Amino acid sequence: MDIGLIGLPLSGKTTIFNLLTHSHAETSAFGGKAESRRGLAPVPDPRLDWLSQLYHPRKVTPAQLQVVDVPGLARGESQGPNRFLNDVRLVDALIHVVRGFASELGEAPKPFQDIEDMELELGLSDLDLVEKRRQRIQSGKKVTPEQRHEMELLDRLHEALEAGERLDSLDLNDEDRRLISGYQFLTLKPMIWLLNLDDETFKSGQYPDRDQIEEAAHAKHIPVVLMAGAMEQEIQDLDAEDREEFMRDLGIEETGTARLSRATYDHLGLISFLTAGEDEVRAWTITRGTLAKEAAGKIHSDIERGFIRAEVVAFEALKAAGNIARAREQGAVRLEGKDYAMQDGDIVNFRFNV
Ligand SMILES: Nc1nc2c(ncn2[C@@H]2O[C@H](COP(=O)(O)OP(=O)(O)O)[C@@H](O)[C@H]2O)c(=O)[nH]1
Ligand SMILES: [Mg+2]
Repeated sequence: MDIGLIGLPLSGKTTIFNLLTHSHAETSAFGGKAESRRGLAPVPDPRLDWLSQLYHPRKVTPAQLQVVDVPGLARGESQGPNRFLNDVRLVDALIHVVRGFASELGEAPKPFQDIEDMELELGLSDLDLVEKRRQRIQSGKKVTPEQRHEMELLDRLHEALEAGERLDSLDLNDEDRRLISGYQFLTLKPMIWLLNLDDETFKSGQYPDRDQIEEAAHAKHIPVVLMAGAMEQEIQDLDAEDREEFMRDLGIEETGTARLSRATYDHLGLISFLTAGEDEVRAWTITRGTLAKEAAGKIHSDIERGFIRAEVVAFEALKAAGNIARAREQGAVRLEGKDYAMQDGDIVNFRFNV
């Protein structure tokens, strides 16, 4: 899963990127580098901590999302040949980092305006693609039945985009999706609005333009996550003990990184299954509804090919039992076949034959 961080310059993209990936790339009060930067973001998961206490494994491996810090998009830039768009077209989801703090140049935040501007840029860029494709089909010698179908679909997309709607608001069937899967439309990608606030606003929750933003988010089915990027960075840089105390003082139970990861998981329909033993405790990312055999393939193609059964215990059941032997006694460990739909937090031991 690749997640693109987009936003106007100086909105805090690099700050958020650093938080998510635990890196310390330079942030800048004058806009950042012109290159996209990629990194792996471990997904915080307290279940891994509990399992590590139980197994004392040699290695703990969290699930990971790949994030891309995309150079800031200046207003009106989507029309030209902009590298920003190429980097963003290939991601699976977008996080729009919106400035909710007064900039170092003294500009007051205007987050709703920034959101509308970005939505407009993304929509215009999709519209441009639709028009180019329509022209290409029209200028061809013969129009095949499949192309006729595609033209009808493109007309629908065109109409929606002209009306300022996102493409993900359309009811597209599998055939429609197949026809346009190659285009990587930006307004078809799952979107999260991340409001990057100063500490005071974050604590009060009364951020600028809140009513308008909540209304738009509701209408477009876009989750809004609030974060105080600069403060989160301070929290992350503390050692574990100080961090807990600091967060308790602030009345924060969960880091912004954890909340953002969870929102991303939910919005993308992702879940984690876990494997646990003395070698390694590990979380694996799958989409909701993934069947046991396919999930096994995440670990190794041999395990998928030679799949026999999955031995499964729900994390909460194991935690309640205290250890695997007692969970077994309580009948909480089940044997599931290849068509079992994996659940979030399943701890799995795949039995296979190669
Ligand atoms: N007050 C405040 N400043 C921030 C916050 N996040 C980032 N900044 C500052 O805003 C400037 C731009 O941040 P940066 O992450 O480089 O933004 P980018 O251009 O979108 O990558 C830097 O001076 C940061 O220190 C925040 O949450 N609160
Ligand atoms: Mg930057």
